[in-house]
Amino acid sequence: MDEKVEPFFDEVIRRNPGEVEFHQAVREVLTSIGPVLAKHPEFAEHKIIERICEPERQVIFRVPWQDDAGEVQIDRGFRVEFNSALGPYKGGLRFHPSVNLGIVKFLGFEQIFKNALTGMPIGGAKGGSNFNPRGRSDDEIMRFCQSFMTELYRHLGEYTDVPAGDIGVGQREIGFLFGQYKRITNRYESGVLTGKGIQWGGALVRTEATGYGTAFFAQEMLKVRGDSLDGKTVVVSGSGNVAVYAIQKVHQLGGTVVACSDSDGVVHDPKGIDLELLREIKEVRRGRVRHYAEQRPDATYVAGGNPWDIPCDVALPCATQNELTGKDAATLVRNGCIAVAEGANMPTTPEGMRTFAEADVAFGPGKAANAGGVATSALEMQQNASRDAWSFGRTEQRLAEIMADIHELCFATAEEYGMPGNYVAGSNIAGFQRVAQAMVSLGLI
Ligand code: NDP
Ligand code: 2IT
Repeated sequence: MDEKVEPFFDEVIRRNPGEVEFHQAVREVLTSIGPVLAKHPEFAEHKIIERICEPERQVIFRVPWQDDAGEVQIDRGFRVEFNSALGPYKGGLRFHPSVNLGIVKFLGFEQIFKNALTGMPIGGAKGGSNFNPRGRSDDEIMRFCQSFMTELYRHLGEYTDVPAGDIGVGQREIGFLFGQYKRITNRYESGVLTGKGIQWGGALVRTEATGYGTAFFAQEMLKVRGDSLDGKTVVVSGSGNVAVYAIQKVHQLGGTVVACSDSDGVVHDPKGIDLELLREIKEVRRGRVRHYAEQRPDATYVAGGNPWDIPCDVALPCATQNELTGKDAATLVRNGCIAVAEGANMPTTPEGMRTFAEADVAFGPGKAANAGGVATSALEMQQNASRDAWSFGRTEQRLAEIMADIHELCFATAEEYGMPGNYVAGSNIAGFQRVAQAMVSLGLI
């Protein structure tokens, strides 16, 4: 890290003790932006770094609800409205037992720069709860979502803050959340949430967008190297929303995904994942990847297994933060992996990123490679605002263009700053510049 930037980072640690994931996300961005400050002295003058690292607003609230047995449960809700220089706060909600303030802040911080890279008018935010949806009935999910929204609604609005899904929050949850928002406010304000069902204001392709976008980004990185996904062996981690549609797009582009996972284990299917079966298990039955292996004679399931031990040309981490370590990266490199695109947020540890850089693996960081989800959320907002509904083809075409533009922006920025091929630096610098310039223009707020 540039010595001029180091004191800012020390101050972030001092002000936010114990929030290790937030520190990690801030460190990565600050490590990239030394040269930007040298070029733009006005950013230091306007204290952009100090301001950008401090959320504009943080809300923490009690979420009481009753389970099916009649017992009262108390969870904690969060919304961190990080930065609104470019547009209303925008970013997902995560329901997972690991959620705490530091995790929501890391995600919200990343979201600022990711959203800036899309070129759409959206600020950065994230929220969620430590509520664990696993094993809960639809009724319990509904009661939780209603209680969560009963507090959160006062902070939202199509021009204020627009949540969407993330881990543990998909179309079912967005439905319950939207229903409660509508009931409390007496407004059919479609643009207040994205990831809605298509019958009630949702956009085609939003479900597929993050996974598709990640595959598109991998394809763009390979194109620069005179290569493509066609014929490649690919490993995807996770088996949720992002993973499933990354698998689908890789298959459409001629690659073969031979493995995916959940937090219990890994399934290896050398002939290629049968997506219809996987979707039936995950989306209809809400089952586990071990159920997939039970129905596919060629597939093997390893409880507690590590997806990165399976040889591949391309790796797409699509589960969660810090799921791909330095050791995993070394294994992937040894096995001949040439490209990694992050469908998840911050899935690769700093050691993992260093290993990939040293081995000249094409590495697409999450804030660029998974930006297709939030970009398509912005397209959903656009459709809601104009009371329009676009076709699948038109929307997917737009998504592909946006991903190509983000790739080009990160690539060109890395070159401009003398770090060719470094998408980490390119994405951090390009995203930071857009937000910083807007913040300077808007004055001291
Ligand atoms: P889902 O809840 O649909 O799926 C999450 C998947 O990751 C599941 O297979 C889950 O397994 C696995 N997983 C979650 N936590 C862990 C963990 N601690 N260890 C191992 N596996 C884990 O979420 P999404 O697919 O929506 O999100 C996946 C990632 O993509 C997240 O990092 C999210 O922030 C990121 N992302 C999502 C976007 C979206 O539009 N949904 C947009 C951009 C990024 P299990 O079922 O066992 O928990
Ligand atoms: O991490 C992310 O970009 C998301 N979970 C999607 C956010 C959104 O508002 O669509």
